[in-house]
Amino acid sequence: MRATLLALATSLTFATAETAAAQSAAKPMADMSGMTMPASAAKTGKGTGAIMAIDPKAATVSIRHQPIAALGWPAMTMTFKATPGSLLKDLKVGQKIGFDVNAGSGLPEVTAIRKP
Ligand SMILES: [Cu+2]
Repeated sequence: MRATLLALATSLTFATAETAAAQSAAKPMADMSGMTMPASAAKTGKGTGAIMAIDPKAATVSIRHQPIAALGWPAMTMTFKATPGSLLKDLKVGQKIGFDVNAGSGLPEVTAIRKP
Protein backbone atom coordinates (compact mmCIF):
# COMPACT_ATOMS: atom_id res chain seq x y z
CA MET A 1 0.00 0.00 0.00
CA ARG A 2 2.80 2.35 0.92
CA ALA A 3 4.67 1.57 -2.30
CA THR A 4 1.55 2.22 -4.38
CA LEU A 5 1.02 5.63 -2.79
CA LEU A 6 4.66 6.54 -3.37
CA ALA A 7 4.41 5.50 -7.02
CA LEU A 8 1.25 7.53 -7.43
CA ALA A 9 2.86 10.57 -5.80
CA THR A 10 5.90 10.24 -8.08
CA SER A 11 3.84 10.01 -11.26
CA LEU A 12 1.79 13.03 -10.16
CA THR A 13 4.99 14.99 -9.63
CA PHE A 14 6.16 14.04 -13.11
CA ALA A 15 2.88 15.05 -14.69
CA THR A 16 3.02 18.44 -12.97
CA ALA A 17 6.61 19.01 -14.07
CA GLU A 18 5.75 18.14 -17.67
CA THR A 19 2.79 20.51 -17.71
CA ALA A 20 4.95 23.31 -16.33
CA ALA A 21 7.61 22.65 -18.97
CA ALA A 22 5.02 22.66 -21.75
CA GLN A 23 3.62 25.96 -20.51
CA SER A 24 7.00 27.69 -20.26
CA ALA A 25 7.91 26.40 -23.74
CA ALA A 26 4.69 27.80 -25.19
CA LYS A 27 5.01 31.19 -23.48
CA PRO A 28 7.72 32.80 -25.67
CA MET A 29 5.56 32.15 -28.77
CA ALA A 30 2.63 33.95 -27.19
CA ASP A 31 4.92 36.85 -26.22
CA MET A 32 6.29 37.06 -29.78
CA SER A 33 2.85 37.27 -31.36
CA GLY A 34 2.16 40.21 -29.05
CA MET A 35 5.21 41.97 -30.52
CA THR A 36 3.88 41.89 -34.09
CA MET A 37 3.63 45.44 -35.46
CA PRO A 38 0.23 46.63 -36.62
CA ALA A 39 0.07 46.63 -40.43
CA SER A 40 -0.62 50.35 -40.43
CA ALA A 41 2.53 51.31 -38.48
CA ALA A 42 4.63 53.76 -40.46
CA LYS A 43 8.26 52.79 -40.97
CA THR A 44 10.44 55.22 -42.84
CA GLY A 45 14.04 55.44 -43.88
CA LYS A 46 16.42 57.09 -46.32
CA GLY A 47 18.23 55.22 -49.07
CA THR A 48 20.58 55.66 -51.98
CA GLY A 49 20.66 53.64 -55.14
CA ALA A 50 20.41 53.43 -58.90
CA ILE A 51 17.22 53.38 -60.95
CA MET A 52 16.76 50.08 -62.76
CA ALA A 53 13.29 50.62 -64.28
CA ILE A 54 10.54 53.22 -64.35
CA ASP A 55 6.85 52.58 -65.00
CA PRO A 56 5.13 56.01 -65.19
CA LYS A 57 1.68 54.47 -65.84
CA ALA A 58 1.78 52.29 -62.70
CA ALA A 59 3.76 54.99 -60.83
CA THR A 60 6.37 52.44 -59.80
CA VAL A 61 10.14 52.58 -59.84
CA SER A 62 12.63 49.74 -59.46
CA ILE A 63 15.73 50.74 -57.48
CA ARG A 64 18.93 48.83 -56.78
CA HIS A 65 19.51 50.28 -53.35
CA GLN A 66 22.19 50.23 -50.67
CA PRO A 67 21.37 48.82 -47.21
CA ILE A 68 18.78 50.90 -45.31
CA ALA A 69 19.63 50.52 -41.63
CA ALA A 70 16.48 52.24 -40.34
CA LEU A 71 14.38 49.49 -41.95
CA GLY A 72 16.82 46.62 -41.42
CA TRP A 73 17.02 46.08 -45.19
CA PRO A 74 20.09 44.68 -46.90
CA ALA A 75 21.16 45.92 -50.34
CA MET A 76 18.76 44.68 -53.03
CA THR A 77 16.84 45.57 -56.14
CA MET A 78 13.15 46.15 -55.54
CA THR A 79 10.10 47.95 -56.87
CA PHE A 80 8.55 50.88 -55.02
CA LYS A 81 5.35 52.79 -55.55
CA ALA A 82 6.12 56.47 -56.20
CA THR A 83 3.94 58.77 -54.09
CA PRO A 84 3.18 61.09 -55.75
CA GLY A 85 3.73 59.62 -59.21
CA SER A 86 5.14 62.97 -60.36
CA LEU A 87 8.37 62.06 -58.49
CA LEU A 88 9.23 59.94 -61.53
CA LYS A 89 9.33 62.92 -63.91
CA ASP A 90 12.72 63.57 -65.47
CA LEU A 91 14.30 60.38 -64.09
CA LYS A 92 16.35 58.02 -66.25
CA VAL A 93 17.24 54.35 -65.93
CA GLY A 94 20.79 54.10 -64.57
CA GLN A 95 20.53 57.40 -62.69
CA LYS A 96 21.85 57.47 -59.11
CA ILE A 97 19.43 58.91 -56.55
CA GLY A 98 18.79 59.42 -52.88
CA PHE A 99 15.25 58.67 -51.73
CA ASP A 100 12.91 58.55 -48.76
CA VAL A 101 10.93 55.36 -48.26
CA ASN A 102 7.79 54.56 -46.29
CA ALA A 103 7.53 50.81 -45.70
CA GLY A 104 4.46 50.92 -43.47
CA SER A 105 2.20 48.47 -45.30
CA GLY A 106 1.78 46.93 -48.72
CA LEU A 107 4.21 47.89 -51.48
CA PRO A 108 6.90 50.18 -50.03
CA GLU A 109 6.55 53.77 -51.21
CA VAL A 110 9.15 56.25 -52.33
CA THR A 111 7.99 59.61 -50.96
CA ALA A 112 10.91 61.81 -52.10
CA ILE A 113 13.71 61.55 -54.66
CA ARG A 114 16.94 63.55 -54.58
CA LYS A 115 19.29 63.83 -57.54
CA PRO A 116 22.92 64.29 -56.52
CU1 LIG B 1 14.81 46.68 -50.71
